Amino acid sequence: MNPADTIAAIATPPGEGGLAVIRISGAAALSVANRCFRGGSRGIPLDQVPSHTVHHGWIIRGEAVVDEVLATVLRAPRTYTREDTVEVGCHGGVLVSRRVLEAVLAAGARLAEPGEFTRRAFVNGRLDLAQAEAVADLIHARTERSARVALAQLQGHLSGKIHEARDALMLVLAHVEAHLDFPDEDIEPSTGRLLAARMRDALELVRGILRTSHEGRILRTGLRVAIVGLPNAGKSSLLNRLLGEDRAIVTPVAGTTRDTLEETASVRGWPIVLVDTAGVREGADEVEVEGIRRARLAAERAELLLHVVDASRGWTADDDALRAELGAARTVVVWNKSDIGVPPGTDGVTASCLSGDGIDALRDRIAMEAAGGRESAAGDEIAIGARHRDALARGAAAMERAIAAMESGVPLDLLALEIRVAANAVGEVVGKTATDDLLDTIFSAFCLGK
Ligand SMILES: Nc1nc2c(ncn2[C@@H]2O[C@H](COP(=O)(O)OP(=O)(O)OP(=O)(O)O)[C@@H](O)[C@H]2O)c(=O)[nH]1
Ligand SMILES: [Mg+2]
Repeated sequence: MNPADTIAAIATPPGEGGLAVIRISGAAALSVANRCFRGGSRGIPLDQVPSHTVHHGWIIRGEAVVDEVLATVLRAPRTYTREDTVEVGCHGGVLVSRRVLEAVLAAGARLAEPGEFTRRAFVNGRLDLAQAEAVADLIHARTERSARVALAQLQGHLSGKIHEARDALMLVLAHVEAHLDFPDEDIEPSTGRLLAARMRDALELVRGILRTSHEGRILRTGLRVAIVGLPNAGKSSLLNRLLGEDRAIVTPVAGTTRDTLEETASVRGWPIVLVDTAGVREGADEVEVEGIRRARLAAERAELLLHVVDASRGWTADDDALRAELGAARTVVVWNKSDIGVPPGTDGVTASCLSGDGIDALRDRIAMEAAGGRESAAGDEIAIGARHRDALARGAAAMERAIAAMESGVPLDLLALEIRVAANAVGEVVGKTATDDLLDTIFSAFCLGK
């Protein structure tokens, strides 16, 4: 993967649409575009037009016209990649957009790898690593809250806090290292206290960010919620209610649902992966037995169980057995069919999938579980991913060791070492220290053309 190459890819999703956009980026972007573009009435070559202008014309390959397009010319550095860029807007067909791409490749560009445009934006300093990851988060966001947090990360909310913590560490390190050159002089006690206080502030800041990792995981991958219960309790009705569409088959026949069914709903902005399951009972036929086996698997894999009970029938010995079998998993009992039955008034949520009563309360309850029952300390807009959590946890541990070292008066060179370890770990979040392997992992998860 040569950073000197000029790269190209279709930036829009495959399929039919009004438009498709082929993005070309690199030092030769303008001359590549020029080679496969015939301007309309004016005919000024693309490499001679002013930056940030749009030009009507045709993409050609040899003598053949491939499509009628609008070419947007964007000169470095005010572009996504900070390189010269041409965006060719063509007709949004699978075949036509591919043929335009082929014409661009024939004119001297190389097909971009997944995430290569964003990788260049990072390498050229347009985005830091946390912001580059936010681009992928934003593209993949399926709920409003996920999108909001991704956008905040793209705008640099997380990066700002990371820089704050890292700057504090670098300042302490500078003091300690200055004293390393004068081994006979100890750090003044008052300065020592000040430096220790700075370290503690930085540690608190990092701990606050770390507390958002639960939320970050849920926002990126969704909370897995299995809907379980006896046959006919209204599990599939509940799935449909929470999704807001008739996804699962609902009938008065016990044993309607045979296979598990998985759909992602947005509940108060949280992505919730709902799994409808077959009702658990004895004496079922072969198909249903397999369904029940899958129900148990789904329950095992879920982070939250909604145990649906038909309130008109009440809690039965079979519910006891099911509850016992499901064990320690977090469970919310949903007393369904409250329109025809009165729940015994114990804990849980009372609802009617028929009338919709109580569904809002259930949504609140699910959202509370998704939030992990706590407010994020670093502010609503930050929710870190697994890579950030790993780096910050290492950073926090090194900071704790450094603070302990300050208090017990260990040699300054050891102290400096711990602070450097902490600063490096914290800096990993924004890519201050990023290996090629790490960048490969991060950017290969991007879609083509991004
Ligand atoms: N009165 C009333 N009926 C309901 C309610 N919720 C579901 N039902 C009815 O109960 C029956 C069973 O509903 P389902 O959603 O198929 O129940 P299930 O738990 O998925 O059943 P299985 O898939 O067979 O295990 C259907 O006839 C529904 O219309 C409710 O809140 N009130
Ligand atoms: Mg069902």
